[in-house]
Amino acid sequence: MGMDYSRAADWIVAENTFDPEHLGKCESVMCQGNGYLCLRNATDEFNPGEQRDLFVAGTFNKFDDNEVTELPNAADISRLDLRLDGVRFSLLTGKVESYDRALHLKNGETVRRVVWAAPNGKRYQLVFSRFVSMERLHLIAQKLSVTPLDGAMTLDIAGGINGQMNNGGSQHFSEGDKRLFEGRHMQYIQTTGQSNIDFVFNTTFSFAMDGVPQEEKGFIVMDRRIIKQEYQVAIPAGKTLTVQKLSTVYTSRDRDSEGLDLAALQNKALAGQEEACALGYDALLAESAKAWAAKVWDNVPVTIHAADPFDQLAIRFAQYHLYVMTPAHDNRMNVGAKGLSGEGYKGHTFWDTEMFVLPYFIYSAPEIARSLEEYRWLSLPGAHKKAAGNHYEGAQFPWESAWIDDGEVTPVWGAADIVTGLPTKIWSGFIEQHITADVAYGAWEYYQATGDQDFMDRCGYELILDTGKFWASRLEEGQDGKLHINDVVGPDEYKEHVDDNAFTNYMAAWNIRKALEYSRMLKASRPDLYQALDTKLGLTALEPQWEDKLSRIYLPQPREDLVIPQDRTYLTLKDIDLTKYKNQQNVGSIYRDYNQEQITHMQVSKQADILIMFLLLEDEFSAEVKRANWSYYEPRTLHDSSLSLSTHCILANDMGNRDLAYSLFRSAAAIDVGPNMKTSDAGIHAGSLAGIWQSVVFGFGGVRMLDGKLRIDPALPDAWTGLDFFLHWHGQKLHVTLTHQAAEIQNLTATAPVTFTVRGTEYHVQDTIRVEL
Ligand code: IFM
Repeated sequence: MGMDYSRAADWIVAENTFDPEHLGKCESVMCQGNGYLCLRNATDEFNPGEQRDLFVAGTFNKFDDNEVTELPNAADISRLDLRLDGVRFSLLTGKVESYDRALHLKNGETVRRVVWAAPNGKRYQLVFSRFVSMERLHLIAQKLSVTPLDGAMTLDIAGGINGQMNNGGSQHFSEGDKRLFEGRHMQYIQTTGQSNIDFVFNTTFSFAMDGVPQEEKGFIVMDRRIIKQEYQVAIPAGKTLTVQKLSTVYTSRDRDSEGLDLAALQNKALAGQEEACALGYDALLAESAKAWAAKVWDNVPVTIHAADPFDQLAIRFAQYHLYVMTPAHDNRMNVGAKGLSGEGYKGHTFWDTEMFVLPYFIYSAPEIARSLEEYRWLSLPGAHKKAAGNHYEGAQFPWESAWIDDGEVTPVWGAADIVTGLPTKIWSGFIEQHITADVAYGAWEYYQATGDQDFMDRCGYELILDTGKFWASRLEEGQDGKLHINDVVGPDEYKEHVDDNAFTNYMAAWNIRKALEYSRMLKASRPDLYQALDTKLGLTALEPQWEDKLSRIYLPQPREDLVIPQDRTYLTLKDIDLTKYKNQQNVGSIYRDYNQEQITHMQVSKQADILIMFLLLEDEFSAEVKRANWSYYEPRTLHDSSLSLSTHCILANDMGNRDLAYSLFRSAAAIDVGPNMKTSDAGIHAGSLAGIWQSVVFGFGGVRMLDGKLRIDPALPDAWTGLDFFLHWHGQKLHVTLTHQAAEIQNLTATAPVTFTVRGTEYHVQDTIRVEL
């Protein structure tokens, strides 16, 4: 009951019971999109407790001064109200004789098959299909087949465009024109209140009986924020009526609609709608499936050879969502922590991009990675604003970001504090500052793996230098003559207002070191570029500062037992028995017993902190130090952030503990797609899904970029007999095929040799190399 993995080998994740108590799970995990828009998979018919969301990437709006900007929940086009022989279709009444909803990862279609007996006993078969086109970014297609199982029937169907949607009560839109074109295309306009973005929706019904197109006359209804059509159709016994509802969404934020006035945008949208209607559901699905294949499944598939098909399903599921959530079409947009799948985190972008999502695209689709980093470069004005507002220099990136010039958008107040009864203050927007170094690291990682000099010249050097400038101004002189970073939140968000968080300090030092290195290199070999950046950032004055500060920044060192203090006080805090929380069913259970203030004063961590530093700065720490810190911190880590498990999985593999790594992989892989029905209500976990790919490729595949060099040190789990995947490296596409015995690396581009190491030996591949392990 619940999630069904029996068709995993056929690329299908399914649910086999209608579960009205857990609607959020499949709404999120079966959401459909293409990076431009995303539709949550709320059922066509209304259910109490549903969360029906449609988001268009980048269309942020701030409802009022008391709220932060968020992705507005646009008008709904998915709901269908059905009456079967006059009885309202609802799975909460009558009897559900059979039920199955399947997400087909290969083509992005969901198909829900229901046999329903109405309360009066009459039975019907309904098949609801739906997809968002990967080929046409604006298109959403629905299809419904209705077959009466006990004689002829009458179907009443009503649907259209509903602008009464909101985000937790905040209505982001004013209502514009409503119109019916040619008696069939319904059009609805809405405009965001503060950001003034026009949305143009079109939707059109069409009908066929046993495949033969049928003209049906609808009755048009226009109500407050609603346009819909109502149809009544007689279905003879033994016949099947198929209803198609094709919809499109365009907005004035679309790059290719810049400069168009509303009337022109409406015309453009209507033309797009007519073109889609001329093709129809099946042809549109076929072209979308082709686009999925070209982009992902034939291009960068990851294949896991294992007896249990769940692992293969999990990595495909992760790849599916990575393309659903990523606005690859527009470098003014980035990936939300919940993708585009729910209202959680308001569509905002976090460090999750650089630490988790970006590496996937660096190695799988470098042009998308570049777009994500260009977003950071385009966001520099907001980062300057934030730094200046805090009396720092340079670029201080927002902890949460939205539109490129918004700057910091982290909400200030969060969940209830169980002790004070007040909302808990969210300090991340003020003092979770490591994000600035994480952004610089992302730009550097992209450059190291791609060699994209054009990006570096336009954006990358500036990002690294400007963030280096921030850190130099952020360091605080201590009485010990060292430079400290006081009063921060590190990656472990269970510790607030800490001094010298190791991750933050090491990453800040890394950032300054890179800035100094690049500044010197540019001065020596790229005088024109240096000149331009010097004028912008003041490099001449910064260089001696960076040099001095780098020599004095305080970097917490391993103690005698090799444990590095996570921050100045962590190791002195009281230990409590964490068994209950380590065995919890649902994350965050510690907040049922303690408030944030109390948790801050215990040796308990939310997520990987020092351990993620070991992945980023791998060469700076010995294997013994890594092991000692794992042994100290992991037992104190509750993995209450979905980002935690994949980091632990990769490190466990690095430490040679393959069984532990595999069990952590299974837990990480299950976060969204797994059987727990409560994991994903507010949306899927973008970083964690990318973390599944990292666990496979960086973990078991042993792939790493170490100071610009490619390393492939595989160690497959016993449960797998083989693994193969693709990697882009400096313009060459590699096909990596791994077994327990050997690694075969084929250079598919073959226009230049690629150098890499396996188990410490260097190889160069321009065609194919096989390395015995
Ligand atoms: O960025 C993360 C953070 O590390 C933990 N809390 C959730 C955020 C968004 O995923």
